[in-house]
Amino acid sequence: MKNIDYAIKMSALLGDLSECGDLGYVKEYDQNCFICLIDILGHGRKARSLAIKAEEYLAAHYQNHLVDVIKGLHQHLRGSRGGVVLMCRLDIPSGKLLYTGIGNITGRIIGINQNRMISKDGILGFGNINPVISECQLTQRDLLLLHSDGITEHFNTFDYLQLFAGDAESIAKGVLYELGKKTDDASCIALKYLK
Ligand SMILES: [Mn+2]
Repeated sequence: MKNIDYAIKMSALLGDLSECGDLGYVKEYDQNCFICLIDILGHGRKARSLAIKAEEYLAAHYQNHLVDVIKGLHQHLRGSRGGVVLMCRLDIPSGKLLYTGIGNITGRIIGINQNRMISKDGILGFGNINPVISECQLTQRDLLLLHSDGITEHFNTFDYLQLFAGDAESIAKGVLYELGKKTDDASCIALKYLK
């Protein structure tokens, strides 16, 4: 039986995904799942091409230690307009979730134990970053939700119980449609832990 269910949804302010500077990247391997959301500053084609550059880096390095991945990505994007990122690695059998973030990407766990992830200030690709690894725990039926600032940050989960009860696909879609600000690119990764 599959014990995680996830979906990635993005929408571009300018309408077409070829002009979206937000990027969701999820990769399941062995007993792990690497989960990363990036928001490149600004939007449009230039933001999109930088997002693709970031994705190429992730595709080659996602199995490395999270500190090495985020620092490497920082170097990879150095000299560009930069962005913000939150990246996690879930150990699927145990539910242990390690994460690190720079700048404003929201990460929440919605379930019996509500939790909000803490990121360090800074801009990926600009200046110095000092990433730290934090740890939290997913339990049965928890929802891991990552979203960019194109989604309303402060919503009461109790107002959306029906939405969050669905599968990952419908949650990610619903978050974009119901909570998207429509003033920026928007993106969301929803992952249900079904162990
Ligand atoms: Mn944004």
